[in-house]
Amino acid sequence: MSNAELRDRIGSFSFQKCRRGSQGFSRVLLQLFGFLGHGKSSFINTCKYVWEDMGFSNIAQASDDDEGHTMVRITYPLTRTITLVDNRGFCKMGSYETGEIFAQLGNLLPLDTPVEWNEGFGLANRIVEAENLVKVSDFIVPIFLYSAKKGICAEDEDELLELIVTARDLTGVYPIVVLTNKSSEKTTDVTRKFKNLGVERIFALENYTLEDHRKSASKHQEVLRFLYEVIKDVEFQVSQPRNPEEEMTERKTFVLRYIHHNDLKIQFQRKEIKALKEQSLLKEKLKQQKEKYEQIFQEDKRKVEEEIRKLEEEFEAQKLHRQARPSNYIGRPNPANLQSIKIPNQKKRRARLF
Ligand SMILES: Nc1nc2c(ncn2[C@@H]2O[C@H](COP(=O)(O)OP(=O)(O)OP(=O)(O)O)[C@@H](O)[C@H]2O)c(=O)[nH]1
Ligand SMILES: [Mg+2]
Repeated sequence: MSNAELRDRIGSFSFQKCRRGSQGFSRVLLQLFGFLGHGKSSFINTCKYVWEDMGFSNIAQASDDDEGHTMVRITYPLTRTITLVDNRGFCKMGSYETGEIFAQLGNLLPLDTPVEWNEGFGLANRIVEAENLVKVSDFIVPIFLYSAKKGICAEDEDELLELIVTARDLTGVYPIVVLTNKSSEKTTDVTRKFKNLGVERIFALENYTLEDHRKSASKHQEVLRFLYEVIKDVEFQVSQPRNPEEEMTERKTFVLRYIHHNDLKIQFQRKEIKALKEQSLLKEKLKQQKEKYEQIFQEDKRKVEEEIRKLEEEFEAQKLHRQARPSNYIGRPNPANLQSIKIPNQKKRRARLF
C-alpha cells in the first residue's frame, strides 16, 4: 500500500463506519506506556511530524537526556478519531507506581493532569473521584514503548511478561510493542525476546529527535504502517459486540483489585525485609558478643600464662639460689635418709623412767 493510501485509510477511520456501528465508542486512545526515557514523548513527536507533514516540533517535550521527564498525562490528537496519550514513565514493576500505571492505562484517571504516585487508598480514592471525568467512549489501545538499545537481560523478562500480560488482561487488547532506537545492534535480540514473550505485533523504528529530524521515506512509512495496523486491529476488535460502559466497570474492578493485591504484596515484602534486617542485626549482635567473650578469654589466658611464667621464674630463681649455698649447708633432710636416723622408742623411754 502506498503512503497516500495508508494516509487515506488512517485519516478516514471512524467507529460509525465499522460493521456494527460505533457501539458507543468515539475515540481511539493510543496509550503509550513504558519505562523512563525509552522514547514515548519522542514517538509522539514522530507521529505528529509524519502525520501533519509540517516542520519538526518537540510538541511532547521529549527530553534531551535519558532521564524521567513527562509528569503529566497529556493527550495529542492526531486524526479526528485517533489520539495519542503520553503517560508518565516508570522505573520498576511491583512498586506502588505499578497500580498507577494500570490506572493510567485503563483510562481511569483524568487526562491532561499531573500524575502522582500514590500508595494504596490514595490511588483508589482518585479513581473513584475521577469517575465523572473519564470518557467511557474511549477505545484503548496499549502501546508499549521500549528502547532496543537498552537490551533485555534474563532478569527483565519476568517483569516484562507481567507488564504485558496485565496490560492485555486490563484492556482486552494485546499491547503493540514499539521498539525505539532501531539502529541499535540489540534490536534483533530484543525483537526475538518480545516474540518469545508472546507479543505478536512489534514495530521497530528510529524516532525523529531534536538532534536528527531529517525526513526519511522509510521512517515515514514505518509510522504510517504502524498507525494503519492499529486501525485494522481496532476494526477487528469492534467487529465483536462491545459495551464501553461495562468494559470501563471491568477495568475499574480489575485495577482496584490489582492495587489491593499489590498493596498486600508490598506490605508482605516490607515485613519480610524488616524480619531479614532484624535477623541480620541479631546475627551481628551475636557476632559482636562472641568477639567480646573471645577477647575476655584471651585476656584472662594471657594473665594466667603471665602468672605461671612469673612463678616458674621465681622457682628457677629459688633453685639457683639454693644451688649457690655454701657446701657445709646440710639443707633440708632427705626423707630417704631420715629412715637411718634413730628415733628413741617412746615406750621404752617411758618404762625406763618408771
Ligand atoms: N537516537 C534515538 N534517540 C531517541 C529515540 N527515541 C528517543 N530518543 C532519545 O531518548 C531520550 C529520551 O526520549 P523521551 O522521548 O523523552 O523519552 P520518554 O519515554 O518520553 O521519557 P520520560 O517521559 O522521561 O519517561 C531523548 O534524548 C530522545 O532524543 C530513537 O529512536 N533514536
Ligand atoms: Mg516523556
